[in-house]
Amino acid sequence: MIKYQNEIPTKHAGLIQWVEEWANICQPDQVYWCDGSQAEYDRLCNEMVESGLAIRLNPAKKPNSLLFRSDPSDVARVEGRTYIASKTQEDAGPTNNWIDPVELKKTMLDLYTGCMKGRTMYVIPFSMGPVGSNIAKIGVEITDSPYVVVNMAIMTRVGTRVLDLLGTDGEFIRCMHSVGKPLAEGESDNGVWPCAPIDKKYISQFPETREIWSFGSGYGGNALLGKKCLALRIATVQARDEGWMAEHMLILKLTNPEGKVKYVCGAFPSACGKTNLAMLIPTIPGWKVETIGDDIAWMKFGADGRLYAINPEAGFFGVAPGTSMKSNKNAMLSASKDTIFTNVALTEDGDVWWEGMDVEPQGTLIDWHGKEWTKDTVDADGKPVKAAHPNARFTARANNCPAIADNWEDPQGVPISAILFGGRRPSTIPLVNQSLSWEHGVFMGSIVGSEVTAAVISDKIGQVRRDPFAMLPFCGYNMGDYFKHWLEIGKKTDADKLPKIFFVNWFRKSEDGRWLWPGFGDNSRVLKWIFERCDNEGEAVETPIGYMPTVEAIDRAGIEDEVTEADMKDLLSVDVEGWKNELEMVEKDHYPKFGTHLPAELSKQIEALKARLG
Ligand code: SAT
Ligand code: MN
Repeated sequence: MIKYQNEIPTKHAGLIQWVEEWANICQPDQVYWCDGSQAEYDRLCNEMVESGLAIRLNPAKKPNSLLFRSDPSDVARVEGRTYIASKTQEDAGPTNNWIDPVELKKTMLDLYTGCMKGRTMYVIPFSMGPVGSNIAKIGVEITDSPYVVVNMAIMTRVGTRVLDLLGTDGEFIRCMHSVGKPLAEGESDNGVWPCAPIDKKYISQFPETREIWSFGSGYGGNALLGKKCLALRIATVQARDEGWMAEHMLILKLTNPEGKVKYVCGAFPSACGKTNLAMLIPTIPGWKVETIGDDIAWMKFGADGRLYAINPEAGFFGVAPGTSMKSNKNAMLSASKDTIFTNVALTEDGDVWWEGMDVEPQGTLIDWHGKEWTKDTVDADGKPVKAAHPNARFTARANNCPAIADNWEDPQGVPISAILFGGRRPSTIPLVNQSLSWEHGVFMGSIVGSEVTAAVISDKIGQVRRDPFAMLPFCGYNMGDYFKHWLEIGKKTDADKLPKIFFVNWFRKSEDGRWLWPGFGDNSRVLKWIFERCDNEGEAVETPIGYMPTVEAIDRAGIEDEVTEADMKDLLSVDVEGWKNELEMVEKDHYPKFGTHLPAELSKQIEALKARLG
């Protein structure tokens, strides 16, 4: 017998049946339908504080905010346990883990059986994108984690209004989640973050049936299924089938001193400053950057033949370490109230702290393990211990961001004028170049990569980790076919209606190892040129690798001493040998992975670029 904590708030037979099926498998103590209200949010927060799972921060420092500490084994997405379980392995392609869906479901059903004993099963109806937007999609997540419920309440639009829209037979994406830690009779978590061991964790996508089954982790993208699982892995498959785009991109609104507006999307691999760019404060007078989204863009063609983007999310799940009033003031202010912090350090006065916050830690902190910590704390080998986990996060409401654009929730989306690709590339790639055509731009997106630094994998220093379109862990089907989809999109409208495509690199170094470009707010100088190029203005020269600004075309007023003319020449040079090397790497180590799925147009782009380089 299923026990319902509240009345079933829908007449959608398919949804009710689906919930019943899972309740029978997972055997929770009770089932609760979330309504998305503030009262519900407050109640769950209070319950988690009372049970010791969460700490309420000092309201004078961080009003209405909580701190969670996860299990040390459950601190990030687990790509090695993430599966695209399409019918054939070929459909998942060379960049995804694959298990036969029938086999995987059998394995996971065993794990799910009785997995919610002693817990409440929450049913979360949510919309990715403004409720009712024709670009938005509805999902329903079943979870046994109240932490997931409150995070989803910030990151998506949850509740009864979504059920109303769903009606009695609307379509929804089925998202199943459990932390995978049933409780015995009378047992409680005792304030310890529940999860399953790594070999029992599964983050599974079933693309053909548009289903997500997640087991064993309570953290981030493993558990907040609207984000990477739905809005990227499942949505890429829907986008392919329905002729739109689901991308790992920020969306920003750029206004020039005359008040003219353009919207720009940008795809960058992790740790390249996507959130910083989305919330940038320009250093050039009169220019304004406002945020539409910092992580995901869904784009559809409008009646006018242009691509319109929405941010399917409603909040930011941002990396805390490195975020400061200097590096990203708008992110700091977004997380100044109504925020859920995970794995940051707790200060003596009930506030939060992390490495790179640009304020000295005062006195004794409690680190993310729950241990006392001072800035002199070292481990058994004498190495300094970090107070916050490097992947510690803040979950903050987009509406609390001072830079959020007033039209960020426009259900029509915003018309995109430019798409940026970028990575961390100390050499070869210039500060900015513009593609010669959409196909050339797709080629540039397909070779996006970021340099592996000493801090990551020591035997690969200097090598480039390819992360096409910054989608490596997020594409729900064969990446070669995804390249083809991008090319198809380019054929659906007039060339002049497509966004112009740019490659940017804020991380270029000089031969003696100096950063050549200051980055952060000064990236607005590059955005200015991009804005001008979208109006077919902005001084440019055609080079073998695309259109590039002349040295004078980038506004350097106020930073001429910091970035000299010689530096600019360096930043805007075409490194012919470097590019030849790059193409060799692409042809040897990257493109062959895709076999017959690699579109011929991309091989042609390589040949054409080689010819132009001479
Ligand atoms: O954990 S998330 O997937 O939400 C964030 C990330 O890894 O980019
Ligand atoms: Mn991301």
